[in-house]
Amino acid sequence: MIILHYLNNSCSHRIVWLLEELGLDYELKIYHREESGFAPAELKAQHPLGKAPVLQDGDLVLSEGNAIIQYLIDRYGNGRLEPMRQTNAYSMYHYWLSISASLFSANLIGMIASRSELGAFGDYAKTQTPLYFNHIEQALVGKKWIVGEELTGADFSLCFPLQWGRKYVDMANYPNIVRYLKQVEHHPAYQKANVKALKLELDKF
Ligand SMILES: N[C@@H](CCC(=O)N[C@@H](CS)C(=O)NCC(=O)O)C(=O)O
Repeated sequence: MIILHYLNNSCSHRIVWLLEELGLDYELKIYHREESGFAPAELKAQHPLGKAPVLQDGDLVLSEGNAIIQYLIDRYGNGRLEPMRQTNAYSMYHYWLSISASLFSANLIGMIASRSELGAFGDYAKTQTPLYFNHIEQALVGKKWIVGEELTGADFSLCFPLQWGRKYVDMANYPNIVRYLKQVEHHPAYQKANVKALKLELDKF
C-alpha cells in the first residue's frame, strides 16, 4: 500500500496530483504546519529530514519530491509521463526536473525570507528569481507542457515553485506561465488532488 505523508500548503500537493494521474490507490496522511510554519513532530518522525512529502511503498521510504516523482513514474508509469530515452526531449525532461530542485527554489526561499531577517542573501535571491521565471516563460512559448506536447514528470515537479513564486513576481510579465499554471490547476487529476488533499493556500507565505 502506498502512503503519502502530506503537509498542508506544501510541495506535497504535486505528488497527490501525480498519484491521481497514475490512478493509484494510496492512503493520504495529512499533517498541519505548526504556527512556526514547520512540520509537526508526527511528520518529522516519518523521515530523518522531517520534510514533506514522504512516500512509503512497502519497505521503501522516500522523501524529496523529484525522487518520489521519478520512483512513481518508473514503477507505475507504464512508459507514460516520461519522454523516450536517448532523445533530446528526455534530456530536457531531466533538465527541467533539475531546474525545479535547483537554485530556483533556493532563491525563491531567499526572496521570500528577504522580507524578514535574511538580509544580503535575500537581496541576491531577489535578483535571481526573475531569471528563472524569464527562462521558464521563454521555454513555454509555443509549448503545451514544459518539455513539449505531452505531460511529463517535469511538470509535476516544476508547478510548485511557480505556484509558490507567483505571488512575489509581477505575473503580467509571464503570460505563458500564467497559462501553464491555469492548465495545471484545471488538469483533471489535479482537480481530483484538490478534493482528496487540501487546497494550496500559498498566499499565506
Ligand atoms: N526539496 C524537498 C523540499 C522539502 C521541504 O522543504 N518541504 C517543506 C514543505 S514544501 C517542509 O516539509 N517544510 C516543513 C519543515 O521544514 O518543517 C522536496 O522537493 O521534497
